[in-house]
Amino acid sequence: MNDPNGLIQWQGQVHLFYQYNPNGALWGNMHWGHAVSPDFIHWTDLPIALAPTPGGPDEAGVYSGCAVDNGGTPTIIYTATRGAHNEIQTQALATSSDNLLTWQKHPKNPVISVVPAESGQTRDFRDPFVWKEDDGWYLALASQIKGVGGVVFLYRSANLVDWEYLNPLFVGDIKRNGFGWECPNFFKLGDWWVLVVSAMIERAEPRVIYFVGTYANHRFVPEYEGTLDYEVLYAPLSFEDAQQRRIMFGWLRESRPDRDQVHAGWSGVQSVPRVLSLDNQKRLVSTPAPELDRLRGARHQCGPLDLSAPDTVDVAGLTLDISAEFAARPGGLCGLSVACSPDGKERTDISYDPATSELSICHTVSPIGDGRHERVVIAPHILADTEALSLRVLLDGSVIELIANGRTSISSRVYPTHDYHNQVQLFGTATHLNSLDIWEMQSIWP
Ligand code: DQQ
Repeated sequence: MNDPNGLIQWQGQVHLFYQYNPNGALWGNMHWGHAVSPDFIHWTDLPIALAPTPGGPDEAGVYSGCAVDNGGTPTIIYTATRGAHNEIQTQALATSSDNLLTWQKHPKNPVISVVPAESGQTRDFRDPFVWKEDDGWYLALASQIKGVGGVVFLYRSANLVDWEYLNPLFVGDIKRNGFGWECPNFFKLGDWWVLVVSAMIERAEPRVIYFVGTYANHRFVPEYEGTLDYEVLYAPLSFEDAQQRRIMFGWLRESRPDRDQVHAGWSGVQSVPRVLSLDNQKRLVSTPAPELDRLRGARHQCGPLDLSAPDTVDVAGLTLDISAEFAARPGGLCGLSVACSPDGKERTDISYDPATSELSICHTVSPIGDGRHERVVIAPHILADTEALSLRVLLDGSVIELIANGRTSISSRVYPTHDYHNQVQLFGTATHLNSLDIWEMQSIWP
């Protein structure tokens, strides 16, 4: 699987669709897979929701999109692709009359097919994100303006079928924000509007970035920009749930080589659902949905204590929810190691250096597939004068989701080769650990 698609809550159930290749572990032959949950935590697989139609505008692949409730009719708006390299990208509709199980493609597909001329290219034109305003439906579409940067094109419609192109909602800066964008999300959080895009960057890994600002006269003007995640989380999709929370899922890419994915028979996972909010500096804050707390089992606690030498907490397994708070003192490097093997040969270090204001996940002694152990991922993370370092770490098999003070996220993958992991290790120099809570997490599968 890759991108989450079509998030919608329907008659109490949360529906998560996702980019899916039914024929193999690697990307290609895009369909929409489908899962449903009563609580964001326990999921049931449902049959494939959308497949390419031979001879149709989506014959080469059903790409990403969203779902809305159109006056009682569940409606998917997605990118249909044609061509040997999926280079003909148009936008299409499908509706369901059996509670989202099966979908009928609209006879007028594609409903948007002409790339605005100002784009200067026609290959990148995808991932519709739709919302409703007082004067109709609006649609944000990701693309690029050649030589200028990523762009989100804005459309309006009274009926979801006939769309009028308005103008670019926002154009990025090619140097800072990448040459093209995918998977836009545009929504209001409190008094501000937030634009999230997945940015394609020349000669670098793609990255999810966000802007916070104002929206008037069909234009978005950012006042703050940031990075939503520093490693494998990509193509996130958010929606407003029945409790009016803005909930986001993201695709967590693999970092192991293709042949290991083929050998495993699967590839890609979704992040935990994260509730989005803004802090008073317009920074995006992600909080793992509190529903996850229901999976917490045995609890291990530690602290407060001064840390000058490494300490350990005996806790077995690779499914842990960790909450740690350090009084990050100047000069006091601090952090914890997870996925530690008893022979000391494998571990992943999560650390913070107040001297450089850097948060990192270090895979130097942890396997990341293919016998490689070299990767260190670093994210800038500035703490206010009196602010403690607060770390939330969700470890689930090969997935590490690290969120520092709600606002700095590094999602990472690690592929331990040992069956047994028995410790979380604490380290620090002249550091004070305010508190540490580790919960062993229960399985969501019966
Ligand atoms: N994945 C989809 C596209 C999207 C990309 C294709 C982002 O619609 O732009 O699988 O990961």
